[in-house]
Amino acid sequence: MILFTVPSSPFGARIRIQAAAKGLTLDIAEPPGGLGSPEFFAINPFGKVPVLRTDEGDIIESAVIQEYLEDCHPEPNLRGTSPMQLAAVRTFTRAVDLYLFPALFGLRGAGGGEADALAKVVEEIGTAVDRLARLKAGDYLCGSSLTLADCALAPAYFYTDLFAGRLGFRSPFEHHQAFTTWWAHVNGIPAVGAVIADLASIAAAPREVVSE
Ligand SMILES: N[C@@H](CCC(=O)N[C@@H](CS)C(=O)NCC(=O)O)C(=O)O
Repeated sequence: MILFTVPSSPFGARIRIQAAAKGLTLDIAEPPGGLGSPEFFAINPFGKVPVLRTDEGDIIESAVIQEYLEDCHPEPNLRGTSPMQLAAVRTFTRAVDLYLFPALFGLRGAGGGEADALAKVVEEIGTAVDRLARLKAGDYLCGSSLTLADCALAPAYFYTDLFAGRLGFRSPFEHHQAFTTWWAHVNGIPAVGAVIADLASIAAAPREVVSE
């Protein structure tokens, strides 16, 4: 299977973390023709990475790719077993996508020096993080082992920290010891730490922008 993604993508990163945690090898490649190209739009009508190329066809949307990989390679199980555990993991992942990422993308427009605009975006991120904190249940995000929820939040946590440092605000995650403790633990897991280290090295290299 080939994962089309770009090195800085937090959505690609969650799949890479999942694959590593499952011991799956994915070939990682840039989107054919590049992001924004007609060739890539022919693959994904929305023009977004990641896309998983399988023998049966292409799959778009990171949350769907995650589920597909779990369906094809059930062990180790990263999405829970009981219907309630499955629901908890899906809820957390969905909340990251629907509420945290849109707030984070607001940083792109707010980094230009307008203090009020930045403060408003940081407040929105803070609200999303406060609400996610209420969903966290267990040493990991959902229970006592790594799940797809952890795979989804880790790259978002990394980018929140990165932009906090760059734009001079305190990461809202730091207001929640449950998250800082989780981060220290989860980032020490090789499957997570290796992908986060890759994001860090891309971020340290001159200019690559994460886009929505
Ligand atoms: N909902 C999508 C979001 C993916 C997404 O926003 N990917 C960004 C890179 S991090 C992208 O492809 N941006 C290029 C564009 O929008 O032109 C998913 O979960 O896969």
